[in-house]
Amino acid sequence: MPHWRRGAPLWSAGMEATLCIHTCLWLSAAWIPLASPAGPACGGQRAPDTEGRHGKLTWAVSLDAPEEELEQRAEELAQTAGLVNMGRVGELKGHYLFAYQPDGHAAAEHEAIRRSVDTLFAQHDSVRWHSEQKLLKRSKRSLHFNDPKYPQQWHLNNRKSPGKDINVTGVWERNVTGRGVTVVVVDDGVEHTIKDIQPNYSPEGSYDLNSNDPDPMPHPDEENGNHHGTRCAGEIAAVPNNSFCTVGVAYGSRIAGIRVLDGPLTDSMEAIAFNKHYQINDIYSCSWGPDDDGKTVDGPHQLGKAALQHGVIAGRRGFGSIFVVASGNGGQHSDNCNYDGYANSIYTVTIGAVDETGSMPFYAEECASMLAVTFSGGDKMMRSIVTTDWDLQKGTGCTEGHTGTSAAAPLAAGMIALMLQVRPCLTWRDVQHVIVFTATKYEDRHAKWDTNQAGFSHSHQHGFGLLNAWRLVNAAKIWESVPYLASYVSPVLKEGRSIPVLPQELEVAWNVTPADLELSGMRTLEHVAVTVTITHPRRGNLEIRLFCPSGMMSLIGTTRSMDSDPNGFSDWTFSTVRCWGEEAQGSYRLLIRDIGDESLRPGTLRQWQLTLYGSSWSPAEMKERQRLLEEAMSGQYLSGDFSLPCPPGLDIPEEQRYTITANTLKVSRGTLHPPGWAGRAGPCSVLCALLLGSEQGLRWLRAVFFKGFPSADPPALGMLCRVLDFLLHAGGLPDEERGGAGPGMLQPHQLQVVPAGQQAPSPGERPGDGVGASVPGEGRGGGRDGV
Ligand SMILES: [Ca+2]
Ligand SMILES: [Ca+2]
Ligand SMILES: [Ca+2]
Ligand SMILES: [Ca+2]
Repeated sequence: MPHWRRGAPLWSAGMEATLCIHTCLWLSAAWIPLASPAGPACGGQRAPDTEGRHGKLTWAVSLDAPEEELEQRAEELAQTAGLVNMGRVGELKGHYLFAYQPDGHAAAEHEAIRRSVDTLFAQHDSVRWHSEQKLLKRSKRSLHFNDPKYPQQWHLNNRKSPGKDINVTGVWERNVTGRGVTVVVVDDGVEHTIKDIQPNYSPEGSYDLNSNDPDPMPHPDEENGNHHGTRCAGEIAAVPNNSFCTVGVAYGSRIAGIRVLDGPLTDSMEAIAFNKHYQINDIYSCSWGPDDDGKTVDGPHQLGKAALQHGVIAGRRGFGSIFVVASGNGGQHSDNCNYDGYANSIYTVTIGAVDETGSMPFYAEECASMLAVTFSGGDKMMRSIVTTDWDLQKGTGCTEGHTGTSAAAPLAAGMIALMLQVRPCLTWRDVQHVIVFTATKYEDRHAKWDTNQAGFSHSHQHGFGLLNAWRLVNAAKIWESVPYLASYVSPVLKEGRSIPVLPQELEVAWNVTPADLELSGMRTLEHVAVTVTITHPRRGNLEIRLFCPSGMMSLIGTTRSMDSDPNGFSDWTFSTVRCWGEEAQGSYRLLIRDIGDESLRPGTLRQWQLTLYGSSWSPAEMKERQRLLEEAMSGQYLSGDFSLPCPPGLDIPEEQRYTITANTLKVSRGTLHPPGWAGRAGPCSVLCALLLGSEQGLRWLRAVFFKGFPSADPPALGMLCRVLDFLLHAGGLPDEERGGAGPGMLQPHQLQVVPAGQQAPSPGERPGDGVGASVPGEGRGGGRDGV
């Protein structure tokens, strides 16, 4: 008898059966991976603790004996050791499992038992090797969904061509499903009563602008055509494991609908849609845009533009609404998404499509402002996206035919919902940055990739590449906010120069000096925009390229054979993301050529203006961030308890009225950067500049103008002057020019002075106060960026 056995015998023949039942029950949980390797359903289930309250010790033993004697040897050895023979380990010949079952008082003796058993096994002739069994920590590798169409959702888990999917299952396995995030589909309605939508439906985020009621249920049109919104909604948030249709990318998120496309659409309706319930809705998924006929140049008008800007300033408690837009389906008409103002906008995440092979489909448009691509249908041979459908007139509520960039944008919206679950305080710019940093370049015969100075590869066809949910979420988890938005605007450059016909071309340039960037503190670029006024008898004949100082070329204006518009471009803004992360300083060159012939009169570049958006990040900081993110891709932060602190959001009421604080305006030493406002010097800034030059003027400014800031230094006062300019601009001017807030969006009386170090009072608390903003100490913006 082993020396540790004392008192009552551990086993008796009578007890053994009972013990075996208990032990076997436990083993059936803990040992299925080993004992029945063919049982995938249980593989890796979290097993109970072997020790502690369970008090279980087990050993696997490999026996050295003739085959016919194995069973008997095992039984004898178990008895010698005072253990129970649990039988052979699965199909492994000669391998047995022995268990020790204590009597309830022996838990403290585990160490002694171990030593004794180990010594016995080590010395026993029949034991080839032995090993005490420890619980293995395993996570589920494959999720099981009973949704009948899940196996056809190749974009989620592509079994036919592994890797050609959004790489989301590992994220789900870590319980990241979009929980706490609301995505709204701005479209032709959402059938929210259908089984795959109803449990995730958010009536609070929804509205019907076509019928002006709270319910966005689609209405049948003559061709029963209003399926679009429901299909997009299903891609995002279809309910899993309900034995119905499919699974959404962010199946734990809430899904809302804004019905706006089923009827005449006006600028003001669009503006309302973009800001509707913007403290509830986090992400606006917009799978629509101007006509993709290859001859339209259009985008959001005055109010729509102002609403997009207002959304990124005030939406999501000041972190900024996320607007996801589809790049367009005008590929057959050589359309280009830089002629689409929604895609061009710096406030939108512009998403294109690739088919299941990763190739650019026939319908896809290309452009320099494309951020990334994700999957959708392609030509007839390619599989489309399987998703929820409006079950009107005996439909099944499920379709296998959703395609176009319309199907790609909602997948991106879903992936962003996953990001926001792990890091709710990502700003609208953080989301764009994370996409730029994590999208993956891949080979495609259509795509021409160029690597920019910051090391990012971009193609006009695929943006920065394929969205990858695993990479996005792991990066988001450790993402600290990018510094405040800095911008620079060149003067309006009057040229009046004619555009020669190919092979000649017109070249103009503007040099951005260190002094130009000093006020804003901008070091590296995000979007670069060029606003042009060009007259030309046939607009589609023009090709416009922009070179950043690094030499990175963006084809911002492509030729379009269908576009015979005789009026050219009037103050049209093209944007590019291709210089993202590059140094802002240096010479920007604009090259324009005419592919037509001498039969038409030549076009003229009337004027142009360069706008740079970026931040104070240095190239070295950019590189360091790239390194950090790649390190996070192992999943080490996502799996653990790691979490970065998030600044609290702002309490912004639903109506269009909000407080300017360091959280909503980006304030730097001497400069104000409300997103999109280009930092122009207005009358207040000019007056301040004059007064700040003398001690007397300075005293006067402090005493009369800024009572709340008696000790403010000249740079801080200069900044406050610019706040005044901004407010005059915002309240007084309609949004004719790029960047200004629209009428009714920001009124001076709705804004409050918040001296440095003080909390913003709640609206109405300090009536009659003027205007202002907090002045952070060393010129950094506050909570919104998490600085
Ligand atoms: Ca309705
Ligand atoms: Ca389902
Ligand atoms: Ca288009
Ligand atoms: Ca955009």
